[in-house]
Amino acid sequence: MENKNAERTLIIGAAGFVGGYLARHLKNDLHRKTFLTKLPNEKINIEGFSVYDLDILNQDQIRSILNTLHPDEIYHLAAQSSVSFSWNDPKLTAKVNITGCLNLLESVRSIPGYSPKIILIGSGEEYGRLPEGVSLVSEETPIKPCNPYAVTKAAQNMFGTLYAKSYGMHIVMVRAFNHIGKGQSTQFVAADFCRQIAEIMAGKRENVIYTGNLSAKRDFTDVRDVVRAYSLLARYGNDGETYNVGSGKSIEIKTLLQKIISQSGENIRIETDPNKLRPIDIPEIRADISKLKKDTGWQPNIPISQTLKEMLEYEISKIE
Ligand code: A2R
Repeated sequence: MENKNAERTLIIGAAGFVGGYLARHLKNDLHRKTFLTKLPNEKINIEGFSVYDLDILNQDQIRSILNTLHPDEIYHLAAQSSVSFSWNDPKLTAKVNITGCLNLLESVRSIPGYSPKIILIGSGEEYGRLPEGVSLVSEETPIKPCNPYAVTKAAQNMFGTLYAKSYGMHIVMVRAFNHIGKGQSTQFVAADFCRQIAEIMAGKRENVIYTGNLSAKRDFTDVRDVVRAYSLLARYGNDGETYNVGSGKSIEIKTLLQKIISQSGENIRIETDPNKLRPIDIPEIRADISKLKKDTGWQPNIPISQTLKEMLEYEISKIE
């Protein structure tokens, strides 16, 4: 049995994009004893952490890990996180994102006297369709989720709020806007562009890039700033409350693409790929981050041009 008095963190779903960045931040910058979970078929490539296999749909497994480790801080990242996949399999998305979260909350509740801080990671997608002329959203803006993924994250947020208020649990909900960085899956727009441009630079394809809707404006933040916000919310976030995490600014996807193209130094033609257009889209959205700033003192530090440069370099380095 681990020493239950030491400060310890558990990251659930740590094999994903955000997990590695959060783990390194907690260990290297905050010197927290940090434990990770992953699905049995996943790999975690970072050294120096104890890693446990966990399927969030298995409540006995969760309870057993919590009983063993007794973390005083839990970040719940495990999710089916793809919007496009959520249209193909809404039932699996709901199972992992809603039932999975309830499995965690119920497991915590079932352990007598156990009251860790829990950070539930939701999404800016929860806001969905905005009233005409509105693009800046605060935590008070009514949500109108318009894809299955967003609906499941909205449900997670509501359960988190309910359990904090009803059972006095220490739960903080996050609505994270687009976050980007090296190693992100190319199902996300910035990584997709960087991969395509890296392939063009390597002479592996013609000088054409295939894109979805380029007129949408989104709020992008470097993933390292995002995980710093999560860790501050674990310390200073108010129980039962929701916090937007984003840059507070929006950038047109076309501008994002042009920034990456200009860093490549290549002459590249842009073409629309119908497969990359989503069934419903939102013209512009950006996060009002005044609550996050006020309660934690956080602000984003890393400029988007730096993040994009590093992402492009990373994709170039991966080409054989
Ligand atoms: O879907 P996979 O095989 O990539 O695995 C994902 C994992 N996951 C699960 N973990 C435990 N039990 C499950 N039943 C289960 N199903 C999926 O959660 C993946 O390794 C991890 C989530 O990581 P990503 O998909 O890379 O998301 P990311 O970007 O790290 O975002 C973290 C959180 C998610 O809740 C997003 O929805 C939110 O931030 O934006």
